[in-house]
Amino acid sequence: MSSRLSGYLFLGSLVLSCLLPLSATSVQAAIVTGCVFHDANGNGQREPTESGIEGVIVSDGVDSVLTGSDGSYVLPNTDPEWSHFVFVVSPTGYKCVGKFYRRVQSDVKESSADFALAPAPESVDPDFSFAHTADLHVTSGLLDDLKVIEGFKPAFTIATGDLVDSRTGYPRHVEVMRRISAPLYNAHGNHDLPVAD
Ligand SMILES: [Ca+2]
Repeated sequence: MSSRLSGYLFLGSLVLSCLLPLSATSVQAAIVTGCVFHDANGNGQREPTESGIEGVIVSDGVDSVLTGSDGSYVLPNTDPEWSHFVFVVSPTGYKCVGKFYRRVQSDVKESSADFALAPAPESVDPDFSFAHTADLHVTSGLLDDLKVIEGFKPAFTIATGDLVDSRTGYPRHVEVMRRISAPLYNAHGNHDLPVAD
């Protein structure tokens, strides 16, 4: 699971980085530090009894590092011109509590980003699967495609645009995609933006 989920997380970061360019006043590289911890009570905050998790990948999309034995990590040379986000790659057996990414601040030399992970037994299942769709455009064949997706019972579905042909198609998109029982995560494409009108 972890390799597929890692690919998904990297893709998400790449899409976000491309869609949210920094201003021309972007500055020099900075150091980003933080910790990945076992969020036992799932509140997104680290209590004194909650330990760090070793060997978790944290990346700024350019460089990747592993957390140490105490769950800490250091990304020493994050350039906000290239790396708009720092993100964690959830290892097998865990899922993120809250956001799996943090925006890189362009106006500071040092910043911190902690990530909370909670147990996710479903990700240990050797039959774990998720569905990835793209260029849906809410076409007539979509309903048949959704039946296929439902058939193998994915843990979640990610739709990486274009969701619709124009913004007027959103009501239909919402109506159809509600038929998916697993969680659905959407990322927009150019047809989903106002410029497509
Ligand atoms: Ca906690």
